[in-house]
Amino acid sequence: MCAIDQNQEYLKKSICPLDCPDSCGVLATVKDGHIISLQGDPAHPYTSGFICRKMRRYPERLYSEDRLLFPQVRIGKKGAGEFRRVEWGEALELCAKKLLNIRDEFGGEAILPYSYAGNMGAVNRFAGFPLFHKLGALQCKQTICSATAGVGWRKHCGDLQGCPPENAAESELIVAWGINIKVSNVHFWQYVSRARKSGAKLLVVDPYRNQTGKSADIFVQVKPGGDTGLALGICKLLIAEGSVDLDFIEGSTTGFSELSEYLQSQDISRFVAESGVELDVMQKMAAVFAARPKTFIRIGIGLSRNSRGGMSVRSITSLAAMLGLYSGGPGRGVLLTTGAFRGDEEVLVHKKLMQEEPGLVNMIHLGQVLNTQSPPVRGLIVYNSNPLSVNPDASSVRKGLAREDLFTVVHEQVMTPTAAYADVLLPATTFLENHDLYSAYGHFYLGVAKPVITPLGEAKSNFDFFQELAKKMGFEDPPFAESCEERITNYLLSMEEIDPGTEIEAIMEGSYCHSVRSMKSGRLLGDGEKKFSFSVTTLPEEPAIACLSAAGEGGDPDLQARFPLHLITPPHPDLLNSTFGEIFKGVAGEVLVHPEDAVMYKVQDGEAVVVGNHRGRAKRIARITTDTAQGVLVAEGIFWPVALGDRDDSIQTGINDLTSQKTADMGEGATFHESLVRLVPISVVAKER
Ligand SMILES: Nc1nc2c(c(=O)[nH]1)N[C@H]1C(S)=C(S)[C@@H](COP(=O)(O)OP(=O)(O)OC[C@H]3O[C@@H](n4cnc5c(=O)[nH]c(N)nc54)[C@H](O)[C@@H]3O)O[C@H]1N2
Ligand SMILES: Nc1nc2c(c(=O)[nH]1)N[C@H]1C(S)=C(S)[C@@H](COP(=O)(O)OP(=O)(O)OC[C@H]3O[C@@H](n4cnc5c(=O)[nH]c(N)nc54)[C@H](O)[C@@H]3O)O[C@H]1N2
Ligand code: SF4
Ligand SMILES: [Mo]
Repeated sequence: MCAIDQNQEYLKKSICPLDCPDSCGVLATVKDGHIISLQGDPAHPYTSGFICRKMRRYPERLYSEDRLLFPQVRIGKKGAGEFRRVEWGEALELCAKKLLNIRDEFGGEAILPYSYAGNMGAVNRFAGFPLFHKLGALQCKQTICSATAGVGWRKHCGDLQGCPPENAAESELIVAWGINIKVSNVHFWQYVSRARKSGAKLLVVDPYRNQTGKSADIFVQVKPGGDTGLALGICKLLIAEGSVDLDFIEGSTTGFSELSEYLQSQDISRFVAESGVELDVMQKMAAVFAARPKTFIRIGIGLSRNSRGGMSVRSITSLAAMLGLYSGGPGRGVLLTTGAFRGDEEVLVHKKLMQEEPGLVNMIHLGQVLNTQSPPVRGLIVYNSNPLSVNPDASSVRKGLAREDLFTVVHEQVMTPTAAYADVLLPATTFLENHDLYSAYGHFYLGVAKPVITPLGEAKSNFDFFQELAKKMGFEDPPFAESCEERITNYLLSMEEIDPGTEIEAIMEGSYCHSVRSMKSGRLLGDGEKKFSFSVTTLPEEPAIACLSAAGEGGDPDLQARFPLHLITPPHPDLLNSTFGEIFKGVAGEVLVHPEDAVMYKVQDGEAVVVGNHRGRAKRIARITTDTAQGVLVAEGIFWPVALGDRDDSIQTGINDLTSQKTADMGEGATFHESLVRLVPISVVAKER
């Protein structure tokens, strides 16, 4: 690692590692080896000198009492969070011995690595993969976030990537469809603002009036999971009015007639009923689309987190193609994710170390796998994630983590709810203490960030931890001898999206790199290279065209009778999934309740309530508002678990105690936004005892 002058105040570049489309360039002010503040890097073209309020608080997290600073071994009951300090040598020895014993006695597939995107750095995110491939461990399918939306996109778009966000600055109409731009994609707002100064309209489609909806020119309240009905209803109206882009459809697409025939065969009332959007609103939307050819549709991942989520993305992309938005040009475009850099993942994961393909586990089934899989999982290694908070059906995850015969290693920055269940708990560095490469899914830049300060306490990066563990296990394959710098360099060298004129050394030293794909995607299909397919050959049970499909839990009459309200659980401005949860320990978070539901369920504004269903219960504070629709509850944010305050005081629960392990229609993603629940004031729950 490079030497750092500890005595002077200076600014040092870094990059935000959080799972956020914006991947900001950051400047840290450092004095006496301490980080005083973080700000946005004005030299980063997309960051434009601004970072969100969560990250401005990061120094608080960095130096918080909750930081884990040395290795520990459990002494108390699982989950009690009681540990004794040990040396790294002892901790590594213990992990190596236990995991090798498990492999030798029960086979590699008795070991489950669980990780996600707490750190989006290319090297640290995948740092455990080479070792687990070598061990023959189970592979954890990383489905929790964008798998469903990604499959939905690729059905008709193939490998077309998203449009550069900068295009939106020249739009006449920007559509935020299932995305809360002002919370989860804050830098996109600069293009919205610029476009609106020239008269553009912002249209927001969401089940509740979120922060972005509050600033919209047109807010359309769709039923959760109703986007296919809405998008296809608009398609039908546009065809009837002759407002589709025939040149684009003829020159750059296939299969339009099949979709058009289907739309003609359906009465518009079906689309109205399925979407929950009145015909006059649908007509107004169609008219706005028809009148403003410079349209940019920003599709969120939020709308895909339900049983019809993949189909929703298919329907919206079909609408966009009908409008010719894939031909690009100023102000026109469609963006789900950018796919800006597609380096060779093998360089990061070293799959070649595998002797044979191991079993696959869908990460959102963690609860089921820990409790029911036979032969059982005996070793669990968690890093870059806090599954007890973020995974659906948290009560089953909690039960699994409590298993006495499960050996659990957690590598973490802070004492999370999951960390409290570790047998061996290891301290992880933050992005300010380690080296990595960060690309983005919301724009087209990447960069490399070196450590800003030396690691606090005895924290180690994921990369260093797994390299040392591999050595302790006696593995001498070349990937385990690589340095972090070598891995970053190799990954950069594998990227075709870097302009050949760009010096890799300059990127390694902190220059931002712009993907050459960005230029291509400005034209999208305009050069006639690729086609958008309205009709595709799919799996046997999947329709070839975008069309109405069956609802999941939300459409189950038995469950509806018991749990009449539909819960969605979108992000909170002060949390990044469950990261920063330690700052809000003991805070239950709010639940938005429509005034008519408040009357029906006798709930007062500001009152503590229990949201419950057949999977579990969680405490929230009721906020009565017409921002949400009747029948739809909105719980923003994965606050860390809290006690209900009744007889179950010893058990702390959170919002994911209510969500299901059921997968969405495509890509095996999660259905976080479709739980049926009931609502009861906590005072009534207490009296029921
Ligand atoms: N502040 C903050 N920022 C974040 C995050 C965070 O937790 N906090 N999380 C980060 C991560 S990991 C990700 S993946 C992204 C996610 O960001 P987004 O892509 O924005 O996805 P979601 O946040 O799940 O939900 C966005 C919106 O979708 C709406 N929605 C829910 N169901 C439906 C539906 O059926 N139809 C429609 N039209 N809308 C629906 C929600 O009400 C919400 O307003 O944000 C990232 N940024
Ligand atoms: N109900 C509901 N649940 C959801 C969602 C939702 O919208 N609603 N969103 C889902 C989505 S989109 C996602 S992406 C997942 C996210 O799930 P996770 O990826 O688990 O995200 P975080 O909650 O941010 O937890 C990341 C953890 O990694 C730790 N960490 C950060 N950097 C490092 C590092 O370098 N090394 C190590 N070892 N640890 C590190 C952090 O301290 C933090 O505790 O959550 C999902 N869960
Ligand atoms: S969380 Fe997102 S907006 Fe905030 S600093 Fe990080 S990348 Fe930027
Ligand atoms: Mo995510």
